[in-house]
Amino acid sequence: MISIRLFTIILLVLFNSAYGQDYLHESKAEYNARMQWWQDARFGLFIHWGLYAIPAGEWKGKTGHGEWIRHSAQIPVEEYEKFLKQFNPVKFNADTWVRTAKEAGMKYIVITSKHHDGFCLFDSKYTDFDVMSTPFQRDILKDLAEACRKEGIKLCFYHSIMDWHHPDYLPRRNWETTRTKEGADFERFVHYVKNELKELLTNYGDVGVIWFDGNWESTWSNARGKDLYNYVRSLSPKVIINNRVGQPPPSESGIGFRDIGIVGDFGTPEQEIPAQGLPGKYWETCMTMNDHWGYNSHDDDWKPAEDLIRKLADIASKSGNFLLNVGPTSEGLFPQASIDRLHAIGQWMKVNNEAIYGTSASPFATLDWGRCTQKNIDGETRLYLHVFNWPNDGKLVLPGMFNSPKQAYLLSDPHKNALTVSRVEDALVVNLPTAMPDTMNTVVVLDIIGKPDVSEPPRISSDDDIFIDTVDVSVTSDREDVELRYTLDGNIPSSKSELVHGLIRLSGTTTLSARCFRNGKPVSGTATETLTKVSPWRSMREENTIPGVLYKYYEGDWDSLPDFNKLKPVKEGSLPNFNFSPRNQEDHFGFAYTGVIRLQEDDVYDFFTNSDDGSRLYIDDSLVVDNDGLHGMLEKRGAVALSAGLHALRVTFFEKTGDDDLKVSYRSRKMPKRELPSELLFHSARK
Ligand code: FHN
Repeated sequence: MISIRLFTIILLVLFNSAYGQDYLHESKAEYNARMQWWQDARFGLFIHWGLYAIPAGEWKGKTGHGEWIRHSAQIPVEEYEKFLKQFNPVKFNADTWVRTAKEAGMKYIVITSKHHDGFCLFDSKYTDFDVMSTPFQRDILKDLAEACRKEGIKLCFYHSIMDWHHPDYLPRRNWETTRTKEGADFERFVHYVKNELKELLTNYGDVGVIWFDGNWESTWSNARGKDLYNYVRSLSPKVIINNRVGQPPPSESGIGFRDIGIVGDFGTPEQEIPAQGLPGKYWETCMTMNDHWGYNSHDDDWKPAEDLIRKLADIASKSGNFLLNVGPTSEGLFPQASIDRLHAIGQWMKVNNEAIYGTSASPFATLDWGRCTQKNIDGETRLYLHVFNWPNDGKLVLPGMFNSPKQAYLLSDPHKNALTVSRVEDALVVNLPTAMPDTMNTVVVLDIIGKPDVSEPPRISSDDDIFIDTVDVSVTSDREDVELRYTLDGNIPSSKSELVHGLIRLSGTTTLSARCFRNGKPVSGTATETLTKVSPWRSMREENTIPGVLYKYYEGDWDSLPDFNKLKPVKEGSLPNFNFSPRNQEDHFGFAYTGVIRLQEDDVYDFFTNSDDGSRLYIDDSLVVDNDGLHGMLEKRGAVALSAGLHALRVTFFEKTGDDDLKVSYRSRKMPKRELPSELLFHSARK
């Protein structure tokens, strides 16, 4: 009987021998060194391009499709293959694309070598479903690799694991009821994926990132993800791999986006910017400029350039990367609206890229006028103050900043004319010119001595900001060397104000302000919270009820919750809870659930929906939780004071594509958070 230790060693040796090394356990130093160029780059271009650019989002009169059109329009594979003979992007010019990205200030390009539809933008020996089977007959990725090499841009590949074309990939789409699964061999499919990755990592020069996607179906697993991660690194040890190579973490993680799962080098929040970033981890937000990844000729919902520039600053201020998407047309052109935005961003980056590249996260938790990035320069600190809202009095306040200033100037000022900096109690104040030079984002440089020494205002916390009898409030700070003082009349605390001793109990509506003091002097900004005393909403008149909620099931392609009252349900009935069992398809569906809940006592109740995609929760016909929008699993909360008895409950939900889930929870002051149990859910017995 060999020992477990010996068995593990044998396993590890076998595992390493397969790929020469176990890359999953590299040292922190090796990991950081490998990530350095990517971390410094901060800004990249995402390109979703393929056969789906030909229908350009439209199919049989419906115009809401994108790169998912083969599935969302339920186009049989033989029908979809006809696009092969139409793909001829004669206006494609790799040099133009790469120069456009470079002039926008982007340092890397991630292009779909293969999306879920299975079409390969490159010349692969392992499939004919590739660009060489089209009239274009030119290896798109070869052109791009050469153009990127010339311009010093890192070329990266998005490669979908999910493949709706390859006969060995399972599962089929749920509507492909006549497409045989006979002979499908998933192990052979994985071998195909590895062969293609070997082509991508061998034939196109230096590849920066392999951006996996389509990792959420049941045939994929973390074990396969780890194996693929090691395989790719064995081909190119320096390559970076995102966290969609393994299975997404369980939605219970409640983080609302694909955090670092069990395997992968960086987190991939999509269409959103995590409020606090992902402290201590590498992460990259990917985002469309309008509402589609693949080209949709009808989609004119373009984000303004100012919004994109501010998003870039916001992401960089949290130490994240921004991967901004373009969906080229079937002719091989970037849409003009995309070009205009990239140009505007480039103009801003030409002046301000020093405040983005190679920067690290802000030392401030929040700034009400904009964002901050920073660099360590010879042991001192350079702060880049991204000003979105120009102060009317010209005074830019940095609360709780204890460093001595060295100099300040406008980054756009070639002469670096000095701006005066003064200290007002805990804050440094930079005196700005009257006119805001760049209304999208003006960067002010502030050099300070040493590492940032910032004292955030105290934290004021309570169960909720509403209460029905009394509420206990805590006031805390991370700094030991300070006294906490507070007021209950909305005034800014002074050195004579009440000292915080434990919890502060309130019995009426109050505005509580708190501040840190040291040796009688204020050493932080002021935190202020208003707590409101409310009367609980009256319950409904008692009536006969039946267990379960009523549901109405809808089908459609939405980017946010529709008004279901204006739509005709596909079916309706009752369910024991908020499940999706009546649905006919995995995507493009919605539910409206209605019922009543019976509560045992008067209290303030928090309700939660945790959903992918959007959801809303209403109590007594009032909106309590708004969790609408296209997003990964994301939890939102709402508080309401309710009296004991029956209250009307309504939950609405929609799913566009990809993952889907809905969890409805609640808690009160006396009861910990838990999913709303079926035994609490009823609907009126009245017809
Ligand atoms: O299903 C894909 C989608 O088409 C697109 O590629 C995005 C971009 O990150 N990823 C998946 C949805 O999460």
